[in-house]
Formats: sequence, structure tokens, C-alpha cells
Amino acid sequence: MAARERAEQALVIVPTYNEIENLERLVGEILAQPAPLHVLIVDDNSPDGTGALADALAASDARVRVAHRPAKLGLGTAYTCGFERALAEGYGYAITMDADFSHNPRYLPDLLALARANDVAIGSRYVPGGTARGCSWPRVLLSRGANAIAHTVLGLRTRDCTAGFRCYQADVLRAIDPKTILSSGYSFLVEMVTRCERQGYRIGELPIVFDNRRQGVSKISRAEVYRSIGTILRLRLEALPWSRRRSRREGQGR
Ligand SMILES: Nc1nc2c(ncn2[C@@H]2O[C@H](COP(=O)(O)OP(=O)(O)O)[C@@H](O)[C@H]2O)c(=O)[nH]1
Ligand SMILES: [Mg+2]
Repeated sequence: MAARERAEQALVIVPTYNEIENLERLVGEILAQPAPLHVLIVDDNSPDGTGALADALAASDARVRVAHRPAKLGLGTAYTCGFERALAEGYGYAITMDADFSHNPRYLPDLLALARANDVAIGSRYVPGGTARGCSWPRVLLSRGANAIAHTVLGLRTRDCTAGFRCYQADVLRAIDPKTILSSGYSFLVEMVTRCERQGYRIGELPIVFDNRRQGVSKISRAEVYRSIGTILRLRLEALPWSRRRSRREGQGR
């Protein structure tokens, strides 16, 4: 494949852990979108057989690939695994989305277009026109609270800092080097936004209707939520003038 053609394409990274009810329909809907999209499923040896289903989907369509990992290693490293693949294979863009239809594939063409016009695009619940449907009130509170802390403590401008529906230009991923991100789960998402903003990248937010998952259960543990509080404190400390991490990174932006 010509390198120039690859540079126009996006690799849609779908981390999976027990998503057998969702995966086949999801991949079908992604590939039906009017946009140059390939799919990478990152499966962590799901006990329900999602990995075998992913292999079957890959065997029937060359646009689908699978990365198998031996055990549940967390969402952050699943994203990182996908980013490395996207960069190694020359994709111009990497998209992340949940397998549970919370992130509707119909938004993918607009998300990609917004990332082309900016540096990063986020499918956002918290800009005008965006909303979250079917979420329990503890989940709404958690999400709103995490964003309020990100805005007040870290000074972030992005309205939806915990959204997992994103598209990054490959150059942004190269500069940020996600392998060096210390946190996982929601914290990983907040840390990525923080680094993007601190390095001066433009982040566009696309209003989306977020639908809470209908099939299966959430895989994000409560411990992961609590850990995110520690992450926010660390990121705040890194922004202080005497922080070594901050000074080391300053030269890497643009
Ligand atoms: N590979 C992998 N995928 C995961 C892991 N944890 C969650 N996922 C997947 O990541 C996505 C987000 O998780 P989800 O349970 O929907 O989280 P929620 O939307 O915050 O409730 C889903 O597609 C999950 O199957 C993990 O440890 N490894
Ligand atoms: Mg989800």
C-alpha cells in the first residue's frame, strides 16, 4: 500500500474484554462508514471467547486486525498497544472507541474530519448538542466530578476530559509517546488530554449522544476511579515550575 494512502487512513482501536455480544455488529458498522477506516481489536484473552470471534472477523476482512494479549492488562496499555501499531504501520490517524456502542460508529467520519482540521478530536458529552443517555446517577456524578476537578485543579479547557472516543493525528502520538504515560483507565484519558493541551495541540470536540452500554457490564473497577484522584494530583505537581518531569518535556512540544 502506498505510504500516502496509509497516511490518510485511520486505525480504529477497539479494546475488548468480554464483548462477544457487541463485537461483530460493531465492526460491521465501523467498516460501513464513509471514511477510510481500518480496525484493530485489542483483546485481553476474554474468557467469553471475544478473541476467537475477533480472529474470525479478521479472517473475513483484510481491514480488520487483532492484537491478543495474555491477560486483562488494563485499558491504558490496550490503547498504547494500538497506538504503537498505528504508528508502526504508517496510519495518519488513530481512533479509540469502546466496543459497547456507547460511542456510535456513525460519528466516525465527523470525528476524523475534526481531527484533520485540528490535532486531536474528542467525541464529547459536555459541549452544546452533546449528552449522555441511560447513565445511572452515580456514574453521571463521577464523570461530571472528574471533569470539574480536571478543569479546576489542572486548568484544562477540554470539556470532556474522560471521553474514550477520540481521534489523534499520528504526529501528536509520536510527540506525546503514550508509552511514557504512567496511569491507566480514566486517568490515562485525562493524562493524554493534559499532555496534548500542555504541548499546545488543538483539540476539537464533536458533540455526541453517548449511550450507556446495553450489553454486558462495565469493566472499569472502582479502584481505577480512585486511582484517578492520585493521577490528577501528580499532573498538578508536574505543572509546578520546579518539577523535573515538566522541564524534561518542555522541549518536546512544538
Ligand atoms: N483489552 C482490554 N479492554 C478493556 C479492558 N478494560 C476494559 N476494556 C474495554 O474497554 C472499553 C471500555 O470499557 P467499559 O467497560 O465500556 O468501560 P465504561 O464505558 O467506562 O463502563 C470496552 O470496550 C471494554 O471491553 C482491559 O483491561 N483490556
Ligand atoms: Mg463503555
